[in-house]
Amino acid sequence: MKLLAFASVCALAASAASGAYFSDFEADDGGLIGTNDWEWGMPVGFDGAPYGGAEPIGGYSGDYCWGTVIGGAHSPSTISTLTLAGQNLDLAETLSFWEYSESGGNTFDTAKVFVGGTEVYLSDGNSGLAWREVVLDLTGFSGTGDIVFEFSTTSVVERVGWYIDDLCVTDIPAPGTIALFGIAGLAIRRRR
Ligand SMILES: [Ca+2]
Repeated sequence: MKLLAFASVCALAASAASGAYFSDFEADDGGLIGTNDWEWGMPVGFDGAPYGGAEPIGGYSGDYCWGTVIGGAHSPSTISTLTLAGQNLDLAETLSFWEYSESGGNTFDTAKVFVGGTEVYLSDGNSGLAWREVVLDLTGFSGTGDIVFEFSTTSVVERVGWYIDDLCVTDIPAPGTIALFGIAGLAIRRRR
């Protein structure tokens, strides 16, 4: 129930405000471009032993997500980027996503998010073998920019890596949009 509420809020935001975005990656890859280890697919719980824990089984929502090698460990000495290109940042308010981070820390292998070339997030590399939500403030950005998830690895200890699901960019609501959200929310509640 909580998941449906979250997805609905993001989907509404994405449809009602120009430049906003949401994908749960179930129907398709969300239009993201992955290099090297990043793959769109259905994780199968690949066992990361002896270096670390297992990858998730499925995504945070449903079956599909993006991950640094689906069904296996990440590669050594590789920089892999996952890009949501050309976002209008003028009205952007938040960037949110769910991550499953299993790379052991943030000293050797690093999992970072860049917006318009600026680093906005460095994961601690350990979400405790569970999905967790990350919400980042985009209000200081303007113009058009890419949102990039960069996973960089060293030559030692290959673990299952980084998995991303339910990626959402919300815009600051334009005047009148809040009322539309209210009507839509009411309609959803009545259908239950
Ligand atoms: Ca999903």
